[in-house]
Amino acid sequence: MKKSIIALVIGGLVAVFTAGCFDGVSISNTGSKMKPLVRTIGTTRHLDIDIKPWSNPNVINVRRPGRVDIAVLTTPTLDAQQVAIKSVRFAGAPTISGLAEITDVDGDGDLDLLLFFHKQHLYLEPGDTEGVVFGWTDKGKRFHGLDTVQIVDDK
Ligand SMILES: [Ca+2]
Ligand SMILES: [Ca+2]
Repeated sequence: MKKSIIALVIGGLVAVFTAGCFDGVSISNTGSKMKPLVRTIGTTRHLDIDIKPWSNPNVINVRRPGRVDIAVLTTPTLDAQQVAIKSVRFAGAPTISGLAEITDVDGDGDLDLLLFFHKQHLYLEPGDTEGVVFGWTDKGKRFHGLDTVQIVDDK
C-alpha cells in the first residue's frame, strides 16, 4: 500500500513538471475512478474560503449539472483581489473561464472574490467531507483553503 502511494506521488510530480502545471494538483490515472492527487510544495498560506456562500451546510448534488459558487475571503494576511484566478483549482477543477466577481461576500467591509465552478468537473463523491481550493496569488504566493461539503448523488 505504501509503495503504491509513493508511486502515485512520484507519478504526480512527473505529471506536474512535464505539463508545466503550477497549481500543484494533478490527477492520478491508476484507478478506474479518477481522483485528484493533492500535493503541496513548500509552505502554502491559508486562505479563508466559503463554499456556497449563502448556504450552510454546503450540499453539492453531483448528479445535477450546474455550478458551485465559492467565495475567497479577504483577510488581514491576504487580499482576495491578489488571487490569480486562472491558477485556482477547486476539487481539481478550474474556474469557469471569465467568470468572477469582486464583491463583499461576508459583509465585513472589504472586497472578496467570488468564483464559479462547473459541478461536473469536480472530483467529489458522496462521503467526501472537505472541499479544497488551491491557487497562487499574482505575486507568486501559494495558498490553500478548505471548507466542509456534503456530497449527494440524487436525481
Ligand atoms: Ca457555505
Ligand atoms: Ca469581505
